[in-house]
Amino acid sequence: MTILFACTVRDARPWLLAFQTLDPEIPVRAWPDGGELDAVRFVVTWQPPVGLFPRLPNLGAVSSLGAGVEVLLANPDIPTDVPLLRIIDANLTGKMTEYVVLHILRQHRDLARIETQQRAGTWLRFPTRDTARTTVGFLGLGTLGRHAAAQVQALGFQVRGWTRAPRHVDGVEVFHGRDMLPAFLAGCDYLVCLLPQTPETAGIVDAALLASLPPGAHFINGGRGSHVVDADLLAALDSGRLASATLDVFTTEPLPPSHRFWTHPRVTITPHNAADSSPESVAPQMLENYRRLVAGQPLLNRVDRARGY
Ligand code: NDP
Ligand code: OXD
Repeated sequence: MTILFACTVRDARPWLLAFQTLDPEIPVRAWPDGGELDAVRFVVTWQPPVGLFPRLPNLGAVSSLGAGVEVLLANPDIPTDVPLLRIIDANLTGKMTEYVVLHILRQHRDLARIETQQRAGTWLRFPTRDTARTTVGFLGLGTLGRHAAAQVQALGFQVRGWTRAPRHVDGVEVFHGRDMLPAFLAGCDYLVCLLPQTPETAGIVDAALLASLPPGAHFINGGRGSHVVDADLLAALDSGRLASATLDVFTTEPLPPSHRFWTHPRVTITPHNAADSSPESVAPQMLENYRRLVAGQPLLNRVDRARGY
């Protein structure tokens, strides 16, 4: 029985090293050198090679390299009775919180203006904003949203969140469901998207949603590019109604060179590295799941296929 690392868009070497360092007894191979495919029980992947899964008769589980699993859920070649596993990792979660805090504070404290003034040698005092009178809203209060919300709240911001089901989260005003979305949005000076990609969340950041935000609001997307209707976001930025957009994820990645986001003065682009998975940090939970699979024990971080995340 082996683990197969099978990913078309990541270098296998650091992953193999992490697995072998943790447990040299567990056999791990990297696609395309998969060896005897009958032996593969556990696949680790992000973008799997086309045609791989039908060649794995003894597949027992598929683990995503990251937290989002929409690509694997949409893969018709993965039998529906094969468990899909995702990453829940304190290191990754911390990175997303850093990203959110960094980009909120950058706007909140006018960093671009400070840098422009310094380059011009200008000493011009300007008023700063009151944190306690600024509200950050999170679309999604899951593993990532809850952690970021707690840290943002600790800085003194008002915090609210929007979820699918009713939730209690300490210190966070929680709204849920489509009916409560406009009321949630109306109070957000910052809107942070940390939703999974599902049929319900695709295209959620559209003209209607953006029009429900207060004028001058800021948008940060760490979820998925498919959450955003790009033309609607650009229109809101062009009109100045939305003050800024900080985007880590895009419908097409890498973001095509001709896309208007690249040159828009109100847009900040990061290359889908807000919270990347570190092999050293996430390999232990993958090995733990492999051991559990072999021992017939319940697997960790299973994706709910019916829910879509
Ligand atoms: P979780 O599954 O833990 O949380 C998802 C949250 O979204 C939950 O609060 C859930 O609501 C909410 N949600 C889902 N569907 C809906 C809906 N239809 N309406 C309202 N709320 C909804 O996910 P994580 O926090 O771990 O990750 C979120 C996403 O972040 C990932 O799926 C991935 O796309 C993205 N990501 C991006 C990274 C990057 O580097 N840019 C890195 C890692 C993840 P409820 O609480 O009711 O279930
Ligand atoms: C993830 C990601 O889902 O990197 O982990 O986007």
